[in-house]
Amino acid sequence: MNYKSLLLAFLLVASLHFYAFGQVNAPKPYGPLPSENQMAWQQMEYYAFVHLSVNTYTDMAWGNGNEDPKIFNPTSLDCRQWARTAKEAGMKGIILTAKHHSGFCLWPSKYTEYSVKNCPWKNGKGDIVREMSNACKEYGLKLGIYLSPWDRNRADYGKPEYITYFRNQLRELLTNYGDIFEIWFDGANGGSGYYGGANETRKIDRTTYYDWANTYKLVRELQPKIVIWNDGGERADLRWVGTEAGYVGETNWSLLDSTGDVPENMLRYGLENGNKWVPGEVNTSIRPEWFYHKKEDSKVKTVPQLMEIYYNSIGRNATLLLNFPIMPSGLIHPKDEKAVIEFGQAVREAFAVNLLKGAKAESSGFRGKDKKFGADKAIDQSNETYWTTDDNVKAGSLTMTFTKPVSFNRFLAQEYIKLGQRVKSFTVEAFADGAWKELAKATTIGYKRILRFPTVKATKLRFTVTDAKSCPLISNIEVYNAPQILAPPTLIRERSGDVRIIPADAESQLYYTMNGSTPTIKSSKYNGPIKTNDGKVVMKTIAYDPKTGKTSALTEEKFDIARKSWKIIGISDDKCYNILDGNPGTQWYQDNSKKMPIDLVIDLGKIENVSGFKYLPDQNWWASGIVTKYAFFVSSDGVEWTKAEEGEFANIKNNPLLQSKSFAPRKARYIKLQALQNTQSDNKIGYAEFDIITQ
Ligand code: FUL
Repeated sequence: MNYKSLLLAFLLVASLHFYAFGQVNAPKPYGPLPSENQMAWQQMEYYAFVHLSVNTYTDMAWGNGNEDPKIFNPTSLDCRQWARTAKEAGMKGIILTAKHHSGFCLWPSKYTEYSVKNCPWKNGKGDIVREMSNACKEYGLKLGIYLSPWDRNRADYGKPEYITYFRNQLRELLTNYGDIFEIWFDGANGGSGYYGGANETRKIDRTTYYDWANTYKLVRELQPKIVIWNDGGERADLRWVGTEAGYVGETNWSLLDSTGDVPENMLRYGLENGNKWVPGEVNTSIRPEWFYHKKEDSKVKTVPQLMEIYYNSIGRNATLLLNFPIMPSGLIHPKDEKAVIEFGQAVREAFAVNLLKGAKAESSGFRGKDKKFGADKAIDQSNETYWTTDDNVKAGSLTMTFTKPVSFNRFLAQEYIKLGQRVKSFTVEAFADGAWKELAKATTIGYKRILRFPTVKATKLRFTVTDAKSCPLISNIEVYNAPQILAPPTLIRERSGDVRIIPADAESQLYYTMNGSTPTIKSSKYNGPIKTNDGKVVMKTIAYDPKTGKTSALTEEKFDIARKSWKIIGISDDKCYNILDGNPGTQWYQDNSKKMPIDLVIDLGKIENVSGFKYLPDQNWWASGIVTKYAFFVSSDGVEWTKAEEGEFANIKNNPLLQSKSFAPRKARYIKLQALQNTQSDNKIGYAEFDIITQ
């Protein structure tokens, strides 16, 4: 063999070897990576929360720790109903509040008498964690546990002994009930509690008191496949997203730094250059509050609201943890069950047909010209293959040609996050009517990103990574044509007493009733503010889409007397009337030179039979000045005052909902809401809305 043919033979063998064994190396990992447990958790995407404790029976958001276990009697308790509902809704697991802040245990813990052992349900022989674990097994769901570190019942809370107690309970829960996929260590701590009869306020340092490092060690020893959620102490596996309203930032990095404070806005967006993988979990309730309150039966989130949450959580690189408040009977309310099952169906319908199936994909370039990193890997329905570029190429595009012109309004992309989250920005374009048209521009992708835009009919789709930390790795792209969903309108009553109906989308028509009946398209049509007399008003409304003939879910509000003639006393700032304008988007803050306690005094203009009040804190993202402890006074002359109520607005910081407090009716012309404490323990006090309840 001469020199030339030797060289040829060598080249032939080398190129055969190249194609057979793939000489091009896969990209190296970039930055922090998810653990196997975090990866398995992220793929669950959607799972349930259930809240049940002694405060289910006292209509409170938090138990105080002194509630008698005898009130706990869920006579029809059926964990199989909870599991069946979760399963039908498409969820993959359930996290149970085994112990909430009240300290009451849903399992017969050896270490306390404050548990199901001493309640009438099943004569003290029941174990809800066991029933939940069995039901999860039956329905093929994973089980998670919420164990509140703050315990308002324990005498030793705040002392080192409590940590031993807490760990003993953890050991019970993580040993006796099979595999646990997630443990939830809630950071909430309002300070005050029963504490074995001490009835006092106890402060702990949440960064040191629980000695999280050793607690985490124990957790991982007992449950090697678990992920740990913690919003308070040492950085864990998952992060809170800084709100309970059901969304995470559009930009969402699954990273944080492993030490140091995490401001709330960082919780929302993650930290682009964080040194630890800490993905976000969006936790929210199907009703405004976490525990069951009958008065919220008309406030169950509708399918359009739940879909919005879906896009703002799973669609933004987070998971969705959706809560069901369990009724005193021990069941999920039929309205909640219906809403979540319909939501599951709506998700299935929206993502039923991936229009990129069978499409042709080309790229601006792929790694080392090795086909195993080619464009088609982004649409081959496998999450284990991906399109990527050479190491130094941090941008690039994929052009997909559909098999025929298709209409679509959803775009879904996934990164191969096992090698790190990389994409910083991207665009989506459609080739329609002979030209490229930009549909959307966005930032991060991560595990999954879904974008919505008005329906477009096109023959091609172009996805362009415009910037990335390192070569982008795209494992999946899908396109869908989701049906439109009609959202229910919002109702507000202005200070004048007029009621306004605000539609969720401009093209719908609005119909309403004021006699308690359910509106149809034969009811009164809304053409502008509705005049009312000054009395109470029950208003029901629906939206109607004349194009499709579809109607929305019902919105219902019960408004108390009009606030037309009310006067806020002793305030010269006219903005104070923002709190009576019915608009949750306007607010007013007291002058900051005032010292606590800070009073809001109102002259109602005439004697009323006052039986409660409502306070809505500032609804802005970073609102401060939220009242946590209050006293409420009534007076007939504005001089002599009688205290009608004193208490706390539990969980108001994380969930700044309308707070509604009732007491025995009292005749009064003047009322005073006194702020005793706020979320930051300073003297800033704000309000979005204030109202009273009359008999
Ligand atoms: C909060 C708690 O204070 C609420 O009661 C609820 O359990 C929620 C999930 O977490 O911080």
